[in-house]
Amino acid sequence: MISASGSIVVLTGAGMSAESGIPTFRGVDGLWEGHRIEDVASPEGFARDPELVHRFYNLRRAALNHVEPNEGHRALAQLERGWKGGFLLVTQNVDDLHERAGSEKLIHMHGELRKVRCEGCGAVLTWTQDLSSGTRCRACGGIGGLRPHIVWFGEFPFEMDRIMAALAKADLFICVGTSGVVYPAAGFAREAARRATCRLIEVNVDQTAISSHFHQHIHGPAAVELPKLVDSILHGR
Ligand code: BJW
Ligand code: ZN
Repeated sequence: MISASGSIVVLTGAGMSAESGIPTFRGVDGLWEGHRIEDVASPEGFARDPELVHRFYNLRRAALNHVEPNEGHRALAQLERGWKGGFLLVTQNVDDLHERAGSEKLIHMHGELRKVRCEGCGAVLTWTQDLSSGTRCRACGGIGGLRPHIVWFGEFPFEMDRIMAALAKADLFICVGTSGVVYPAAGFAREAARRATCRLIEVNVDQTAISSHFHQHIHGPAAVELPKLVDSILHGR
């Protein structure tokens, strides 16, 4: 499938954590308390109603205390440990299930629920509690400047240079549980395909907006399909 010294890039989306009990964004009704994700996860939404946005992220941050990585997360950590060539895991997810499963070569391109950022002093702080407009920054003491360390619509995702460099030399691109409608991540398959020798595999329970870019589709839940895929990559089975 890929030579032993080849480079692997994996992109994961909300479907990766679905079987851990974290809801996807564009599921059955795709709404949160009647709001579209685009309205909550945007700088405009935060300026309009900061407490609503804090509540959205407070609930999701608190929910992390009650979920665990699934077999899919564990399989990707095993792939990273067992693979001798290049490896990069890029996740759009803001949960911490990949790192809890043991992944280290990991980029959270849309940020992290368990971090907050101070717009006053720029500090990025680990944060496991609730946040509100009245919370004081531990770094500068300012009040009202803290926001979730999350990439909202219209903001620039993190570490794009590193991601694009890895995609440019990828021999295998695996895309797991993403609907392929949010850019720039939705463009990664096309980017990887620019290298004629790169093989592209999609793992999803459904067809997606970007399915046509892939050589192989594995239709099924990530927690079931990834352990089998990783086994075949590492052991040629
Ligand atoms: C399973 C499964 C199981 C279920 N196993 N699979 C017009 C055209 C094109 C682009 C734009 C446009 N207008 C604006 C834009 C840009 C905009 C964008 O893309 N908007 C679209 C909605 C049109 N993008 C941005 O603004 C981004 N920034 C940007 O572009 O900056 C400029 C730039 C330019 C060029 C280069 C670089 C930068 C920022 C995007 C920020 C996204 N933020 C969010 C919320 C914050 C994080 C959070 O709160 O959690 O990130 S939105 C939300 O969507 C979240 C997710 O990470 C992201 C992607 O969702 P995902 O993961 O795909 O989830 P779902 O629910 O959509 O899909 C789940 C999938 O899993 C489905 O396919 C299921 O079938 C599958 N599944 N169970 C396997 N068990
Ligand atoms: Zn501060």
